[in-house]
Amino acid sequence: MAEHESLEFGKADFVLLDTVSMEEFMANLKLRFEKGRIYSYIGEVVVSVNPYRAMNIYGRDTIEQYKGRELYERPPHLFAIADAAYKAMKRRNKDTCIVISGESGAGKTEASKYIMQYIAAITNPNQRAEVERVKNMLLKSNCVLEAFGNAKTNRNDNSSRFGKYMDINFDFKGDPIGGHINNYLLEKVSGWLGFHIICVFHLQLLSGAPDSLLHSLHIKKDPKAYTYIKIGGQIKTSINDNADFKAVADAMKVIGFTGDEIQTVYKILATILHLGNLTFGVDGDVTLIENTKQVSVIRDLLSTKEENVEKALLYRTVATGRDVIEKQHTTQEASYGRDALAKAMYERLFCWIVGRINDIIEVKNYDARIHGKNTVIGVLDIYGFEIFQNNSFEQFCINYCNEKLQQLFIQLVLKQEQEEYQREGIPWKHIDYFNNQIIVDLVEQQHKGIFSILDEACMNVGKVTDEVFLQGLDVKLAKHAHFSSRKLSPTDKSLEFDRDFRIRHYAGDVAYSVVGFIDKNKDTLFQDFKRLLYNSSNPVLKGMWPEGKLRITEVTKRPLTAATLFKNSMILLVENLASKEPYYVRCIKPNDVKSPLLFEHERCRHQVEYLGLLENVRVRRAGFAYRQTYPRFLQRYKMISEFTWPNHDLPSDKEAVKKLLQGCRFDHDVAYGKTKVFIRTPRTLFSLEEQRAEMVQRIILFLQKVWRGAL
Ligand code: AD9
Ligand code: MG
Repeated sequence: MAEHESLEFGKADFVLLDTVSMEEFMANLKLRFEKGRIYSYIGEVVVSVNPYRAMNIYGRDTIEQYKGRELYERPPHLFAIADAAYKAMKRRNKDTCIVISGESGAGKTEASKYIMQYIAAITNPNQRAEVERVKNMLLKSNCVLEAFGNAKTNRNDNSSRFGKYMDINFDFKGDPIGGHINNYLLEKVSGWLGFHIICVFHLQLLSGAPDSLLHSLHIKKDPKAYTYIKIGGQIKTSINDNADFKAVADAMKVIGFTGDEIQTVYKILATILHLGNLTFGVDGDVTLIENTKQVSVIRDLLSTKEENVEKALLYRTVATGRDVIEKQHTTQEASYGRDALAKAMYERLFCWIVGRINDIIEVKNYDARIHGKNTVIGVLDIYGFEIFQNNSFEQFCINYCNEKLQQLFIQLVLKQEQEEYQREGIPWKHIDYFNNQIIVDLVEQQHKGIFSILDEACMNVGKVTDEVFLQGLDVKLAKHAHFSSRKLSPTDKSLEFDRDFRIRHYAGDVAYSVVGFIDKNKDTLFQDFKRLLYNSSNPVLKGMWPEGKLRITEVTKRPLTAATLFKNSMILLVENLASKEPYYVRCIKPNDVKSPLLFEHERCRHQVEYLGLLENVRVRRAGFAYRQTYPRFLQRYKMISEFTWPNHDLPSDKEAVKKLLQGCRFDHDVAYGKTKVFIRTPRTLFSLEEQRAEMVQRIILFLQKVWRGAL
């Protein structure tokens, strides 16, 4: 019989609640958290509450307990879902994916790491050297990506500032043979923290790099010496930074970054720190750099000419017809340019690192004709819904991404479920749920959506300001039920400023400030900087900036805006996920103070609400845990009934399945659709599985006897 947890820990599956209400749901969630049971199920969805303490539940022995078992056989765990995704892929040759969502600090990245570790632990039983090498690469690449893509924030010391989707490819034996990573919108500036161009590795470099390296980079150990670190509020280094620097440096080496590449990475990070310390002043009507020594340092690090660095920071080359003129920046423009350069270098570096890792981990020399189909498990760890004091373009993109994922969840879990019952002619009580498609449209629709209105404002030839964008929104979205602004609802207290607009998201209302939308959307870097970096004599750096090759008079196509790029990448992501069999992990953050003891009821309730968990329970309860077409069902279970083994003589497979299940007295727990049989509770399925296993054993023994007799 399946091993279940004792009821003193609450209900392991929310589907088993006596009544489905928010109160019961919350009481069960709280009880389980307090009893140290951080995982629960809603059917096949894992609900996880961040324990904020080390748990002794991820070791080798636990892995063994979950390996190859069915989902309901063991207490809820991430390993169970990882195993389910793995089994589905291996047994049925299906591509699967695990979507991990939740707000900042809820435990998504930790969950994705445990899932990867589990998959690494259960594969390659024969210890093939090549597979071990691939596994090592995948784990190491994670370490590098985190170092460069994560930052310390108030909410999370290791906050991912990028969304990550990682495919792991498997061969026909079910062993990893490679992978691919997609990253989404690296957040460079945060609405509430200022700069985010300082990554975790910056701090590790400062406190962990050998003195000789720091010396060659002209870097001091003291984080307070760097403006960008100070304004990012990341001064706090941790005791681990020292060891972590070495781990990341080694990981880069193991993955296959060359010595020159690694040196260039250090130089770029150092350049960013030096850039932040540059200050500008005026002498008469000439703008100048006040600390010229820094310029020489930057020149050395970038392997360019000193006067070019200075010129790119102080002037802008503009083509007017065939004439090329140099326009001097004001100090304000120069500071803006400096920050834009630092941000662009950081982002390009990150994308380049992802690209290099992909080159190295991609599947090579795999011929599907010889080796069979190569299947995939995708793991998505992406920023959850964000509502800050001050929400800007980044939060807007992140929240749009969550609307898209919710839409996918609705389509796959809720809508498909209902539609399938209707198709199969099974009586169905309609479940009301909020379909957030209307909000997705509000953001992404052609012409009428917020992204289109933003792009349009950016293309204006005349004065392009955030206010013009807001006016566009006010005109085009005045009647939209999920949009409002100060102008449209002057008495609305939640809109503090004239520059605010508000979206009624499925997760709640969020007020965004339009300040910076235009700038961040255009995301342009002066061409002078691109030329500067392209003209470096360091081939690695030069290679990162191919567009610097263009001469000023050459007409360039307008680059796609940040909003369009993000929208396109989200549409592709959702298409990709929709083509796979999805598994879900929903992460909840119990409190804002990283306490292992505190379960803040209101905070958790809000998350349960916007993750749509209650609706999820309702649908699962009304629904069936398992379904299968009649022929495939028979294929698996026909040996447990005399009516169907070895073949049946009933008029149809459906009749045969009915006879089989009536014989086992499971009829009450089953519904018969047009093409599929539906089983309501998992317990029935376990019993079928057990009976099958018993029969298989008996058949084997019988055959062995016959065989021996024949000998
Ligand atoms: V963000 O959107 O990237 O800012 P995440 O990824 O959701 O966020 P993360 O996984 O980084 O959160 O978890 C935050 C912190 O919670 C970790 O650094 C751990 O200290 C803590 N945590 C999360 N999950 C676990 C766990 N299963 N066991 C122990 C955990 N601690
Ligand atoms: Mg994270």
